[in-house]
Amino acid sequence: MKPPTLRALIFDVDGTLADTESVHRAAFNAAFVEARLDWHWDEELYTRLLEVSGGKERITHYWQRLRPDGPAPPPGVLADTVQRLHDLKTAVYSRLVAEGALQLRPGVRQLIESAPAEGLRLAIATTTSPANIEALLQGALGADWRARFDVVEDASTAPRKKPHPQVYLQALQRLELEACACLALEDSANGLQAATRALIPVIVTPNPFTAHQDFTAALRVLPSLEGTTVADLRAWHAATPDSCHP
Ligand code: XBP
Ligand code: MG
Repeated sequence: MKPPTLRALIFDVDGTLADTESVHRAAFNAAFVEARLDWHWDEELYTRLLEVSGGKERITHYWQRLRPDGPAPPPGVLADTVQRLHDLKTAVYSRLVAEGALQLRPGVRQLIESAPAEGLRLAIATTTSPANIEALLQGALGADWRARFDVVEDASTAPRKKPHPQVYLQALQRLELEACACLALEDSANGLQAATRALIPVIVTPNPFTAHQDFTAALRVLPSLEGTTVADLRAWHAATPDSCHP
């Protein structure tokens, strides 16, 4: 059976479009200082905490499971406090990105800019907050960055975080495409699992926070997208088992 034609690339954001997690970590720690909490997430701890997708979920997990100040407060108080901490963190992250803390990973800009002329649609499927996407892509691609993506699914539209497939299932639904006609670009095991559960083939470009994770299910693992062309992606995609017509 003829393999399905590749029709769309679905990009993860953090760790894939840019190495954002070191800036996220700095923003979390700055928020803890601003809130007068003597919490500090070093790289080793943050690498472990990144196994929990979503900043609010990560703070809650840390507070409930690692109990830095003894038992976490009751659920209502906890949720309000976590929200306030996360709002502080998001404001710091946006400021750091606006000050030029980040740039796109190698090869990302070239793929985003060449895809439409080569017949590929673009989408985003991320667990990060909308403000973070805006800060990163407004700076990297300009004020009209949103026009390049047919679909953006994020923490505000898909509250069930990776490895749950919700963000990818909603992206497919809005693209009106079958999973086998798409490729997901990810950096983490959680992201790989989420896309795989949505039956989307995945290319992984790990980063220092995720390089140790298991990417067995990936179609391909690359050090980065540097030098990767749409033709490469089409060839690798054509070699996938045809999940549209099993
Ligand atoms: C990675 C995440 C996010 C970021 C922090 O998202 O899990 O939680 O670490 O951003 P992606 P927030 O799916 O793009 O890899 O604090 O806004 O969650
Ligand atoms: Mg990611």
